Amino acid sequence: MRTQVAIVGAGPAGLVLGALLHARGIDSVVLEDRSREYVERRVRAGVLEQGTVDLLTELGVAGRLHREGLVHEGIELRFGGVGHRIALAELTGGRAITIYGQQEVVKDLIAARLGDGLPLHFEVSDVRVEGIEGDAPVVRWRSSDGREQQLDCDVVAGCDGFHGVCRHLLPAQRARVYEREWPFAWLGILAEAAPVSHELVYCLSERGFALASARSPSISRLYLQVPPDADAQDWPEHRIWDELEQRLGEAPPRGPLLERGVTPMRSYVREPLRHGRLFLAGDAAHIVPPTGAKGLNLAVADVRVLARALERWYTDGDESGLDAYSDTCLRRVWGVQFFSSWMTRMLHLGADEDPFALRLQLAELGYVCSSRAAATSLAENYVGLPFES
Ligand code: RFL
Ligand code: PHB
Repeated sequence: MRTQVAIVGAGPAGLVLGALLHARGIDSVVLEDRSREYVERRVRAGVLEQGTVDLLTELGVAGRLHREGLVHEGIELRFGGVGHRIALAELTGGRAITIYGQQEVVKDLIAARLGDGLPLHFEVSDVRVEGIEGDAPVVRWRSSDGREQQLDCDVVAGCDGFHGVCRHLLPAQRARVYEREWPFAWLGILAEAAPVSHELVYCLSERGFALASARSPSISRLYLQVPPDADAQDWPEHRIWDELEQRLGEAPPRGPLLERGVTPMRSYVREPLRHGRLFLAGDAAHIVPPTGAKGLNLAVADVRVLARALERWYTDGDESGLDAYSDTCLRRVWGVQFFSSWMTRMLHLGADEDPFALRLQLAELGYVCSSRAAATSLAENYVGLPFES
């Protein structure tokens, strides 16, 4: 088998890259180690930046997103028992966010790719990437029927997330890793219940952080700050609802849980994003804590840069975009790391272990909600800073 770009991983990064390359007439093969059912059911992100929605629209995969997605022009910050609205659209010249589950984005992209008859292999195992330091990389794997497969390509895109194989291919002596483990995790639930509010609520209470989001007018998505070693089994339904009620200061509509899980909070960057013919994108290269709702959007921003650079290389033989790929992406990555850390520190209990810190957090939240300049800073980051041209 031969292709131009081998894409490892069918998450948002790999699937959007495949769609962008197809739109530019560049061939790719996507390899995914999980089943189609599994990736289409994996509950994760929900907030799409305006730029992500625009890009999916340009790609022609946003029909359902525009019908079913919930457009939000504001968010609420709740602290000291009082809610304050940040008017995202008014503060950013009309930009907004759209609530649409990551697995719905993934479903739409898979359907489009398979509908166009483009190669996407699920349930591959033992993926090995070779020859990235030369000009003829090879990807080998075992297909679901146990057969050994080989793919010759020009370039490998490592879109296989934080638990994938690609990020380990950057030689340790050339890579720099920046990492921060936060002293808490999120317990997330998906419930068959009406959302708490028509806009997202980010809440700091004396019992910790809580977040009330939604997936549809009848499905809510809620999160609680919990200790880093928390076990979801220790959180029966009634305990989750009671804790949400105490933190939010109001009783959320209750309903059966469809999903429950604990996510550790991590900040991580591995530099550079390129080694020879291997290009890392998305969670394979960087992780942000979810408080800024940025991980998926950042993955999309990376592959947007990569697709443009590959187009220039294939059409004009111009390698400058590929050479600049890592630095171009890292400027946005660090901007988003800053915003995600800022939101995380401001809204959680115990990032700094002293009562002075909580007072400072409340003062900061008060400032963000009373100064137009400070609110604009939050809003423009939340809806997504413009892409570099
Ligand atoms: P993914 O989605 O992890 O996809 C990687 C894919 O690669 C596959 N894979 C392999 N395939 C072949 N061979 C191998 N050896 C492989 N190893 C792994 C995996 O099965 C998978 O299909 O990474 P990608 O594409 O970079 O996308 C990143 C996003 O998934 C992630 O950043 C977001 O989910 C983060 N995130 C949020 N991002 C947002 O933009 N907005 C949000 O509101 C938001 N909320 C969240 C989040 C993440 C969360 N969790 C659970 C981590 C909320 C939560 C709770
Ligand atoms: C979600 O709806 O899953 C969600 C919303 C906001 C975040 C993170 C996740 O910051």
